Amino acid sequence: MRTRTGSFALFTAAAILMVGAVTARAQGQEWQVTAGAESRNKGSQALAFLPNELWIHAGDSIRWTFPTHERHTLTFLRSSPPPAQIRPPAFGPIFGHLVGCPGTTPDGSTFDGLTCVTSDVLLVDEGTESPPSYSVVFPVRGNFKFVCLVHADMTGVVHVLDASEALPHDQEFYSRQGQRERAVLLADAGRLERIHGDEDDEQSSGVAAGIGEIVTTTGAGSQTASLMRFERQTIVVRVGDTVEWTSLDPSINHTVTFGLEPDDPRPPSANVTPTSDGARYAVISSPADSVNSGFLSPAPQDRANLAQSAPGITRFRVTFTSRGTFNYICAVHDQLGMTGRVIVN
Ligand SMILES: [Cu+2]
Repeated sequence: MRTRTGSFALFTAAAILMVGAVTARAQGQEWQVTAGAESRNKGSQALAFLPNELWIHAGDSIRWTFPTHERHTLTFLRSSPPPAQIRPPAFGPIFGHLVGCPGTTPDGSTFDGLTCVTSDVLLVDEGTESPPSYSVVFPVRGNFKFVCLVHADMTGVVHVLDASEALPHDQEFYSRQGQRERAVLLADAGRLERIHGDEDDEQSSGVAAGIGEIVTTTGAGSQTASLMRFERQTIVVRVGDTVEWTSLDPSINHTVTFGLEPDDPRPPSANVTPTSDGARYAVISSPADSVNSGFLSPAPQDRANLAQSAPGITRFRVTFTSRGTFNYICAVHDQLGMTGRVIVN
């Protein structure tokens, strides 16, 4: 009985200490920002942290909300002191499953500059009312870069200052800035659609498989405006014609996928062959054929002191040898409405 009382007292003391610790942490401010934005039809996507540069105090936390149907992560990799962490590929052997740090860290994780913190892939789920969110606590001073592991040109920086230093902006400033950048990036993506639409040549058999541009709106790195659409959505050709798809996005991967959608859309299907000019090629003879281009991807950006990368594979050509209507999707972005149709007369 005494022992139990004693341990109960200890437990009570520990509980009071813990409450004290929680209270101390709760005194830090929680900042609110968003990761990504989209147009109502989901075709225009801002692949961007909005905003992507913040100044906060040590002990503060930041909560990112993910309001889009495109997937993103919020990730802090270790950059300094050395050794810097090697950026992992977004997905491992199973497509859609994040490699992460490796693995993910829970909502409310603490980033001290040394140990990687990452959310899982987060996106709006049609079945739920509110978008997912993820928060990180910053106990130590420093300047920390953050990234989305899915999108190469979606980065930001947090400046964590000493409590005695003045912060340059308040929450209202960041909310306004995020709204402004959202509007600019989505307008950019919409403009890409119109520019391309104006250039439409009815005689051409070319289709853009996504169009994008990297935009820098702050001093903290890059944001991307991407149009997740095939332009033209419907193309009409004749038997024997070859249609060419070209990805015009500098930052992300798309596919051209006919028939059954493969579990892993990254590699081309076995009936796709490389061409001498670095594109990929297939022949489709029936609307029942299954053909996957594999990822159409830009080459990584060129930087000094990095290994030279091979050219990206950005083009896919298909010759149609029978009449019919051939529907296809981008296996990565069909949930955003990225689908198309070839009508062969
Ligand atoms: Cu796509």
